[in-house]
Amino acid sequence: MPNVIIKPGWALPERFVTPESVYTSRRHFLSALGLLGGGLLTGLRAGASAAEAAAGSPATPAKGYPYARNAQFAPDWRLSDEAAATGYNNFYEFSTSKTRVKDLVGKFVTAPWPVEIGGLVEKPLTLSVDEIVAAMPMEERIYRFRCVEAWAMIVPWTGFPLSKLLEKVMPKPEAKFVKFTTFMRPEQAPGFRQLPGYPWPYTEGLRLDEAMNPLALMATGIYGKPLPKQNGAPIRLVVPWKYGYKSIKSIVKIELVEKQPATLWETLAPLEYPFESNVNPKVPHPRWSQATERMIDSGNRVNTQLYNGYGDFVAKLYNPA
Ligand SMILES: Nc1nc2c(c(=O)[nH]1)N[C@H]1C(S)=C(S)[C@@H](COP(=O)(O)O)O[C@H]1N2
Ligand SMILES: [Mo]
Repeated sequence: MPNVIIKPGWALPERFVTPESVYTSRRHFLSALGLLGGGLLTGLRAGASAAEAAAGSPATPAKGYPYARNAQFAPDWRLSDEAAATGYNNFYEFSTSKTRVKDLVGKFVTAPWPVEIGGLVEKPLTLSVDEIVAAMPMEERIYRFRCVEAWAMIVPWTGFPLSKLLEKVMPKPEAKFVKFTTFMRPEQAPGFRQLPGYPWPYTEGLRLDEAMNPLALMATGIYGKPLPKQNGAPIRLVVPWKYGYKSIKSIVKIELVEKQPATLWETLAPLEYPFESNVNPKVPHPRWSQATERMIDSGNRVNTQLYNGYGDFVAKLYNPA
């Protein structure tokens, strides 16, 4: 990673920032209506409290947390509300209802959690998440996050560059892509049986050069604590310049492969969720515009940015000089 601090061309103009007092009171109002972050009324259930959201968190003590924030990724942005970010989730293994996921993760066992790293590598490894955390340069980074459904958030992730883990296994020259696989345990997650036609397990992929980009982060935490189960405990990917579905959760396997891997979403709907999936306000989803996005907590609409604002880091991957 360069030592210079790259100019934050990705910083949001001040006018998009909601004053703290305004969003806090609005949040309490929305929460009381069960509308927090979702805009969806879930029956007569009250909205999620922070305590409910925390119930999905791992019980193990948060050893080492919080990790130091990396100054290169510490812009002066207002963070999205934590209860919104941990209570409004896409995690189809549990539910297609974003506000219900956090209430359905109780049976999901996230420790111990071995991760297999293999395929076209010199040194295949199986490491527990604890071993990974102990071996990797853990840090906190504030990233913008943009779902293909046109909602967005700004959150502090704890993790390490994916490149550091890949360097450990030494990819062979034939390796051109990285394939990621999520757990598959229908007895612990009700969504598998509700979507029997889906090509489970959830898989995703990156080109190897994308995976080696310093922005590609493996996350084990959010808001200075280990990931709550609903956010992809105990380890997930975060690719901030691509739509959120690329940021695969609860990873059990990482494979270096020669050919572009099939992914769950591309298999289901290739025209809607293509492999590359870079955030681009000028390329509409076949069924909706991608020009703007809704911040999950305030409800504010902001302009979507090319590469989600991270062009300084990644444009070179797509427009070779
Ligand atoms: N295994 C798995 N990973 C997943 C998903 C999923 O359903 N299953 N949803 C994706 C989508 S569409 C988004 S927007 C993000 C949401 O992450 P969050 O709930 O932490 O905000 O997770 C991504 N990773
Ligand atoms: Mo998403």
